[in-house]
Amino acid sequence: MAKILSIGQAVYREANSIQISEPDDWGWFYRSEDGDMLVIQVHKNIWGKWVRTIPYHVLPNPQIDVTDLKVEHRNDLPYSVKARIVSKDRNNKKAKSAPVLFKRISLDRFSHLESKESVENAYLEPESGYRPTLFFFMLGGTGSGKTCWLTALSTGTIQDKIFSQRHIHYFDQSPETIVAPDGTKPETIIFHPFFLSKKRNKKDMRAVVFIVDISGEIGNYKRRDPQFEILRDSIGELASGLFVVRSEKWLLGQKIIQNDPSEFIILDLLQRDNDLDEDKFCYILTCADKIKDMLEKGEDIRLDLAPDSPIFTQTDCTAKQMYENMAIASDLMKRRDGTIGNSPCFAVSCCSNTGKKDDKTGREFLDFDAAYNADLPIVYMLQRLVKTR
Ligand SMILES: Nc1nc2c(ncn2[C@@H]2O[C@H](COP(=O)(O)OP(=O)(O)OP(=O)(O)O)[C@@H](O)[C@H]2O)c(=O)[nH]1
Ligand SMILES: [Mg+2]
Repeated sequence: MAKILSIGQAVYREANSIQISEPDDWGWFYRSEDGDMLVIQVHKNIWGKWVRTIPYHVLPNPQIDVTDLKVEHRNDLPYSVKARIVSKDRNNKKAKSAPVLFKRISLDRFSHLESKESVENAYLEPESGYRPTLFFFMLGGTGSGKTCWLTALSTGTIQDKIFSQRHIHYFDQSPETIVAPDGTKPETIIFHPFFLSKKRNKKDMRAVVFIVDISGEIGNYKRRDPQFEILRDSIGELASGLFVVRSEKWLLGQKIIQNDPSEFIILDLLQRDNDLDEDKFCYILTCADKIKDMLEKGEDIRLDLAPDSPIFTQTDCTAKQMYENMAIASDLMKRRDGTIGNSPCFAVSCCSNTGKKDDKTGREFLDFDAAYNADLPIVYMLQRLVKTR
C-alpha cells in the first residue's frame, strides 16, 4: 500500500524539508496595505456556525478586528476565509473594509519565523489537507528534464488524454509554447498538484497527488551535509513513489555537467526501512524526440533502434502501447545502468525545440504541445499505487 496523508494533514516547506500541519495548527493571515497584520483561527461552534478566535501564538492587535466572517469549507475544514476588517484610527473612530481574503498559514511556523523571513514561509500548500494526499518525488541531474516533464503534463493535449482515460486532472492549465524553464534552485521544493476523481468530473475529487520537483543541483551536496539529510528524510517519510529522470545525454554516455543526485539518494533510500522498494521507482527517459532526430540523421549513436520505433510515436495510453514503450525503454536504460533492476521505465518527449529564441533572455522557446508519451509514467504509477474506485 502506498503511503498516504489523511484529510487534515496539510503541508508546508521549511528549508529543504516538508512539514505537516494539522487543523489545530492552521491559522489565517491578513496584512493590510498599511502593514497591519492579523492572524485568526476559525472553527465551528456548537450551533454549527463558523467563528473566529485569536490564537495564543500571536499577540492580539487591539487596533483591528474582523466582522462578517465568511468561511467556505471542504470536508468540514476551512478552505477559504473572508472577512471585513474593522480598524480604529487615533481618535478611536471605527472603519470597515471591503471583504478581504485570508491566507492559510502554519501557526507554529509563523511563531518561529526569524525577523528576516517573510510570512510566505509559513503558508500552507494550497489544496493540501482536504483530501487524502500522495507524494511523488522527482530526482535526476541538472537539465535531465524534470521541470519540462511536469510542464508537459500540464499542457492541453496531454491533459485531455489523461483526463479522458484515467481521471487525473491538473489544477491549472499552462501555455503551449514557453521559453525553456530556469534551472530549479536547490533551496526550493516545488509542488505540482494533480487530483484524482472517480468519474470524469472534477467535482468528484478523491485524492490529491503532489509531484515534487527537486533541483538536480542537490547532487552537489555531500552525503553528510545536513541539507541533504533533511531532504532525504522527507522523501523517505512521505514518498509514495519516485520518478527518476534521465535525458538522452545520460543514455548516450555524453558528459553531464553535474553529479546526478538520484544515484546516491536512491541507494540511501533503498538501504533504509521506509517502504521504498524497487517497485515504487519509475524511470523516465526524456528527449525521445532528440534521439529520433539523431537516428533520422543517421548519426552513429549505437542504440540498435530505428526511427520508427513505437517509443517515438504518440500513444493512446492503452495497456499494449504502454507495455511496448516500457519494454523498449527498459531495455535501453537497463543496458546503461544495471542497478535499475525491475523498476518500470518509460521513454517520453516533453517538448520539441523550436529554434526560436527569446530576445530578452536568449533562451529557446520550447513547444510543449508537441509532447508525447509524457502521460505514460504518471498513469502507470497511479494505476499501480492508488486505487480510486
Ligand atoms: N527536445 C527536448 N528537450 C528537452 C526535453 N526535456 C528537457 N529538454 C531540454 O532540457 C532542458 C533542461 O530541462 P529542465 O526540465 O529544466 O531540467 P531539470 O531536470 O528540471 O533541471 P534542474 O532544474 O536544473 O534540476 C530544457 O530547457 C530543454 O531544452 C525533451 O523531452 N525534448
Ligand atoms: Mg528543474
